[in-house]
Amino acid sequence: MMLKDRLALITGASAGIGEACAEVFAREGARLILAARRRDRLTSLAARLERDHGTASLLLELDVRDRESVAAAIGGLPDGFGDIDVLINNAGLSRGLDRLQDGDHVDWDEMIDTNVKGLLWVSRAVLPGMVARDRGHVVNVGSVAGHQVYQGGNVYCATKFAVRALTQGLRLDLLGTRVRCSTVDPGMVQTEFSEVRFHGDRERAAKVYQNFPPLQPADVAEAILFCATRPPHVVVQEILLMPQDQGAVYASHPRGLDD
Ligand code: NDP
Ligand code: 8X3
Repeated sequence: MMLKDRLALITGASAGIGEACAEVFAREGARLILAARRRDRLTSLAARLERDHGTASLLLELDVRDRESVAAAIGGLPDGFGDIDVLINNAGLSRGLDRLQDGDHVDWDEMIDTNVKGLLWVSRAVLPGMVARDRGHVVNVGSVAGHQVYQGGNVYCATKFAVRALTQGLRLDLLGTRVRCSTVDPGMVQTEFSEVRFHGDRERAAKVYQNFPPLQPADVAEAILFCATRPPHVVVQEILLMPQDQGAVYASHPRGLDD
């Protein structure tokens, strides 16, 4: 499928993987709805995409945890931005690396409300239109953490296992329609993810990425593009995308970034 003039909604478009998806989809000629809480980031991204690719973007300042706001925003999309062809459920985060017995319920709520319930609220708002048009594609951003659990990953991993289960469930629920769904599950990607996980501790976050070359956001965006551009009879149900030197969440080969 070609993306020229197709409409893609990207959640978490203000940074990292979501921002890279916006770049890649704009390059392919898609029109975009960019959603996140930080409007200033979305505004500068939209200006850059218009300058570089002539992209028309609609900005949604949106907290995916707020079910009513999500329903109102998607229900109230203006003419020309209502018929979403591709939904990229990317907004997500981790908070902390505490063992479960020491865990903070505020961190748990934030991860579950964003990664699981937020994804559900957005999907619930977008899917009826796709089903009615009998066309569309939902791409969820999961994680290797939805395949393997690591110490301190407890609740974050549980949310990403849930994303994987929801993708599989949605696949079944969409049988008989032409609406597709996929999950793209990356290993370590260099974004603001670790800074968010460690509540703004940049020094601790930087250490996460110093042992081997991690994935870059554009690597993940290209995998999502691949899913969204297959012929209509093909579904890429799941991609596990890893850095060459990360064999599993816990198994990596230490290598200088220039080796
Ligand atoms: P970033 O922190 O760089 O970006 C996260 C994005 O999610 C931001 O745009 C942020 O926007 C948005 N977001 C967070 N909470 C909300 C919310 N409540 N409502 C709306 N938007 C929200 O991290 P990544 O790009 O790495 O993360 C993107 C996805 O990739 C996540 O689902 C993450 O779990 C997943 N992932 C990341 C990996 C990694 O190693 N980096 C590996 C595997 C998966 P804003 O703050 O402006 O709202
Ligand atoms: C993010 C990757 O390994 O930090 O989903 O959980 S990991």
